[in-house]
Amino acid sequence: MNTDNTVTFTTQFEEDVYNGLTDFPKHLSSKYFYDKAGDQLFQDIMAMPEYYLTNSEHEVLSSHTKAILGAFDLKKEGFDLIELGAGDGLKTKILLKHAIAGNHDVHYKPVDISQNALDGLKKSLQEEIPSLIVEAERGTYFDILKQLKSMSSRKKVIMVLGSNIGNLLHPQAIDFLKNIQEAMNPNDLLFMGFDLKKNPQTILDAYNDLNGITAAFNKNVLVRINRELDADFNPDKFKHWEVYDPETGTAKSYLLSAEKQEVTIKNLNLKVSFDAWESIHTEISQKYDHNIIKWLADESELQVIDQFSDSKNYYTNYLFK
Ligand code: AVJ
Repeated sequence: MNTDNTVTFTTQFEEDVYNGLTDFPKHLSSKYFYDKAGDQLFQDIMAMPEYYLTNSEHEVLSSHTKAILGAFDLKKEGFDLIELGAGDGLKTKILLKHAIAGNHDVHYKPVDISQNALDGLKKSLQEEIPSLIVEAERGTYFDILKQLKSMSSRKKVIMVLGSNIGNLLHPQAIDFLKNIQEAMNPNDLLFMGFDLKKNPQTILDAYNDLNGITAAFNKNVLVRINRELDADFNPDKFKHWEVYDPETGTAKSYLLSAEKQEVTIKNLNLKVSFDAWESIHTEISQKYDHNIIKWLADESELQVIDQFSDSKNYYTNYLFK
């Protein structure tokens, strides 16, 4: 709340919303999609036929399970599997079950921005793989990376699935990868999923489904601002808009103000004016090709060890050291 001209914030969310909606052009970070309702909407997205990413990565992990675990080069030593952005862990469980069946002493450390997602994951792991040691942690990627280096002397396999890296533009992605690289010992590995460039229509359909699930997911950030910051956004007065640039491989999500309007955010003591069709940029979902992935690896001093793709070549998982 500001009582004079200076605004003080009590949370990062308040500060980011304030800065994003007073900036031009306006923007909000996609990391704020994931409250309880947002987690559910993302689950619904992953279940849609249009959102091919989940099926493609599932195919990679289930059809190459042995080869992937073989490439992890585990011998009989213990290792820590650290997953950034674990979500429901559905795909990771394929690897975990195989590792446990192969008598590997694996500790699983899922990290996610959503406590709700972590609680669900812990519960399901207790039921499905009761012998697995799980040490969940809530936080952003950057929070966790700081403590990774000193974590343990065991071999680390760091995983980032779901093309979660796609929320970062290349310079930020390189920064992220460099941070991971610095946290890795010579024996450690990074296993990462990348959504590949493909027919642009397939990509647009994945991010603009006819049932409006993705639209509801995008608008959920407004609902969250309403609830947590006492604001009066009417989500019906905003339109979900998706663009994809086949040259750069960048898909961008926007919320467009369908009319001229003013929104009040009480907790920020802020009135936000929107022109008709003014945009709020909310998310990027970067698509890759193998040359770009090689370039990202070179820039962050990672070496490609192996690479696994699905039968349609929609999606690829890389193993780096
Ligand atoms: C979880 C960031 C990988 O960008 O594809 C799905 C999120 N956004 N539909 C993605 C998302 C709209 C997703 N990631």
